[in-house]
Amino acid sequence: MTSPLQLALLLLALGFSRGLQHHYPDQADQVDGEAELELVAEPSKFGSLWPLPQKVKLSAVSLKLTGVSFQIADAKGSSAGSGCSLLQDAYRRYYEYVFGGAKRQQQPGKGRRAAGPAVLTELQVWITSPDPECDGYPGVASDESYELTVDQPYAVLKAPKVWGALHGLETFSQLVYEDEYGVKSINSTTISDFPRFAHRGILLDSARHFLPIKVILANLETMAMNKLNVFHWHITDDQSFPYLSRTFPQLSQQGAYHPYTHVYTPADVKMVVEFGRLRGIRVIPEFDTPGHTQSWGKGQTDLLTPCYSGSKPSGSFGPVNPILNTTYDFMSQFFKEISTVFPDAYVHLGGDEVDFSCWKSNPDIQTFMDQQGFGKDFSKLESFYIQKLLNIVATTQKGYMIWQEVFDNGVQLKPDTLIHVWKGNKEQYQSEMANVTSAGFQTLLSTPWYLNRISYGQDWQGHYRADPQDFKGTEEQKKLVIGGEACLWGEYVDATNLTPRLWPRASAVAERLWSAADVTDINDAFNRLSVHRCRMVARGIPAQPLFSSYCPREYK
Ligand code: CP6
Repeated sequence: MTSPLQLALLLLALGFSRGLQHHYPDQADQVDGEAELELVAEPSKFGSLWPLPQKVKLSAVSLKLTGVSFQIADAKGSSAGSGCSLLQDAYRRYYEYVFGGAKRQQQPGKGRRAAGPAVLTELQVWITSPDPECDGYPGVASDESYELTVDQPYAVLKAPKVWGALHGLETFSQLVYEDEYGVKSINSTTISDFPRFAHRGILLDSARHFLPIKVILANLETMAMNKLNVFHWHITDDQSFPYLSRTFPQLSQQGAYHPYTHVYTPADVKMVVEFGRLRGIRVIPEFDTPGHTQSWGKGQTDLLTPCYSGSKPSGSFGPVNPILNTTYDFMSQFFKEISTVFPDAYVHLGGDEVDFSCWKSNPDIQTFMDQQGFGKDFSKLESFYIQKLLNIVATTQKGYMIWQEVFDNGVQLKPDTLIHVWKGNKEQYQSEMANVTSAGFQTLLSTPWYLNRISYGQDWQGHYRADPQDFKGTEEQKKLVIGGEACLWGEYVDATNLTPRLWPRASAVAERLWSAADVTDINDAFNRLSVHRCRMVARGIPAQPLFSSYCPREYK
């Protein structure tokens, strides 16, 4: 029973949303120096599709769906059948998202009326290429395209590979809407879709705070709802080393916050990788060196550089010691293990923010610098280390990603290296993107998408407006931009606040990286994203609100 008070509040809310379409605050909040416009959501002609597909043809013809009569099934001609557990799993998941969330039962009368002529009974999933890649891993070159036709008597989802089918299932679920009685409908629709960029990532940092596996998995699930496809796992840093290495178990025994409860075991890592694979998400681990490695030193003696105070060791340590052979023996063994634990073709090797003061203080390092003819240029020593590390990792048959400093320092890089741009203001990152691509390297952008930064107001709009191809360069250069990543650095984030801080702000980045470059209407984005955010909430994800509003199904 709805109490009069609840009813009054509901009516108030409805009246508010109808009466006040646009609300201009007296004092505009500043986001990146721009005055922002705050809005109340209105229906978009694109419903709640997020990210917006490349081509959408909508019609006014509506079809009903009921949980008993509707099914998702393999199409007759599909190259993937009941043996493709990735797809069978996905069918179950999306059936559940379409029908299971509704706690309210359909009214019997309504249900019977739904059995009239305009009913959608089936979504047929048709994998069209001879190899569906059902048991494979997604990669940077994976075909993620799909075509979806919703029409009577059934809908057809066509995709060359399972990766496109996964995205198409998400899109299908986003087309389904519900009336006030809980009756589900979908409009006859034709969609043809593919991503603008191949690499659409989220960085999570499990070193500043340990992130329980269940939080990581919930965010992989949410990434799939947003068609994001790379989990960049910044797994270690100065503060902790939670990765349990089979080869060097002392690294987490000594370097984790807790040796049993705050570690990722090989089974945990397997679970994350498989959970991601089933959703078309790659898992790229980052083992950041030579800086950001304080925690590595606890379990691996002589790995870090001893800092000196005058002529004596001070007892503190700096970056990885680049002048010892033992360092490179260790790295060889370590990355050999990593190359087998993480199936993705890439590893992220970090290389950011190396502090030279400890290297400067150490007399052995100074001698080595002289021998090598590096003079006083410590970036040459940094490059010396990275160069050797890259050669080691290249022998494991992996490609590598590195933060921009490695490029800035002039390290020789294999032509397939990905340069990850993260620094500077807009002008600076645009010129960095121009420099990296004019040197012929592929690049990824993160600078405008540091979601660990928070401010009052609708900061998603700034994230939404940033475009990774917005810099001075040729068409050839623009093609070298393979995407971007939203970063959620972990200094102020753990399991208690990670999910709402990430979503729906990362959804803004997801649309920028998936949808066509001219999808820039901020009002339409607001209207669709508001409903998309409520959908995430209805699916059990505590995504924070965009602005004053309510959801039909609030978070419980
Ligand atoms: N940790 C590591 C960090 C950051 C980086 N690397 C970082 C720098 C600036 C901001 C946020 C995070 N915390 N290892 C830079 C890539 Cl604003």
